[in-house]
Amino acid sequence: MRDSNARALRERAERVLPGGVDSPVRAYRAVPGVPPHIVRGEGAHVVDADGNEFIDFVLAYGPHILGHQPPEVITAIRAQLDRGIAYGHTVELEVELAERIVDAVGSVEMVRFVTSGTEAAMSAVRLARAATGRDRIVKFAGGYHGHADALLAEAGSGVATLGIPGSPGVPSAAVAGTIVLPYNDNDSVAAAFEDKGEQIAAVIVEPVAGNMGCVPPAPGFLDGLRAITSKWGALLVFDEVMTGFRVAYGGAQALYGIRPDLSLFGKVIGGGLPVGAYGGRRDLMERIAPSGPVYQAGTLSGSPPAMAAGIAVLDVLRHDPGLYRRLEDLGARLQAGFEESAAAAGLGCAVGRVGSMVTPFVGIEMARNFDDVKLADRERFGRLHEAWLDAGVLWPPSQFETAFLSTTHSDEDVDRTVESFARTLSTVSV
Ligand code: HOZ
Repeated sequence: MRDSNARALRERAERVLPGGVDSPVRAYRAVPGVPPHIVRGEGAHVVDADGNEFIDFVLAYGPHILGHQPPEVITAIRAQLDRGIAYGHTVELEVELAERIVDAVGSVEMVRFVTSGTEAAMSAVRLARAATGRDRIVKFAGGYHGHADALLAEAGSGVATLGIPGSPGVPSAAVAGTIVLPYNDNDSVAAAFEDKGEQIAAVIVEPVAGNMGCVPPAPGFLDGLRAITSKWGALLVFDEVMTGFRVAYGGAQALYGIRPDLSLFGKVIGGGLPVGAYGGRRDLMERIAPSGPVYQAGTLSGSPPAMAAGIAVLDVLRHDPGLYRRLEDLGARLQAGFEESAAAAGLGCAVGRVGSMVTPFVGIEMARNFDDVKLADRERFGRLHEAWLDAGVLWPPSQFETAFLSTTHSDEDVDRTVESFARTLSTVSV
């Protein structure tokens, strides 16, 4: 891969941005090579400043379900920009996007927009604590809900990529109330509630884990969480920042038929602009200021161009349900390709996938939780990532980030990715 412009950008960036990035995963610390200096994206492909073209499975870490630059979204953003960027007043677009979310997601009766998934999670935890009068939170190891203090315990995503347990600067008191349990293990959840159930405000969970790589929920896991939280009067919070409008129009809760109390959104609902949202039962949401006393605010919350982008994305998805079929077919093709290639190379490979979220974990047979996926062959993943870059495939630079497909990926894109995977497995030994 040509990379002289990428190296030059990294050198410049490292002088003025910590690690040369604004979000740690972008620094490629867990894989060899230099992050490409991307200058343009269209559909499923991006181009870098060195003239390399890549099939993009990063997709900005999830928002671009319709690929880069979908015409409907670009037109909607431009139309809003012609009228202004932000006014500090509620605009009709906020109401329209909230109405679409309420219509699509059965458990959500009201929505509050924020500017990131981190903010959505932090705010939902505050609301859950206020509503229950309890302080403790249950989360799962390898689950990532942004970087708010209480949730940075045994987190996935960049925290897992860098191999650190949490972060200096998080007061021990902030995580003292956080109970971390293994994903997909209802027994440990039941035991935690038996022990401290009357102190637990909420269980927060990615209904499909994406921040330890993609790990689907085991049959019964989400139902079990619903039953246990209801029994103990705790809230069930679904972090659908990745899965919302991605694994199904109504999110993972529609796919699995579960009704959480609160849900978090981001990524797809902003079309690539910075948006987060939390929503849920009216009686809970009406506790938020100014309806109620639970304070949460944001100068640029409900950003008009971001609302316009989100509405445009949701409208494309809503009017063509065949798009979800297409995403499922592409994901299944990729999964089958990975499984067959690994078998041909005589290697174990658990492939975690739900629809268009997918991760191959080479070297392990089962990926049920963070302990399992930490055993995947990360050295080999690094070699694979490097080979993919050389072959024109841009994959998330960490074993602990799910890859994403868009409606613009082609069968050929998938097949080229699988071919390169197969070639690397059969030729690279580590
Ligand atoms: N998995 C992360 C967000 N859910 C990736 C984005 C980032 O940390 O930059």
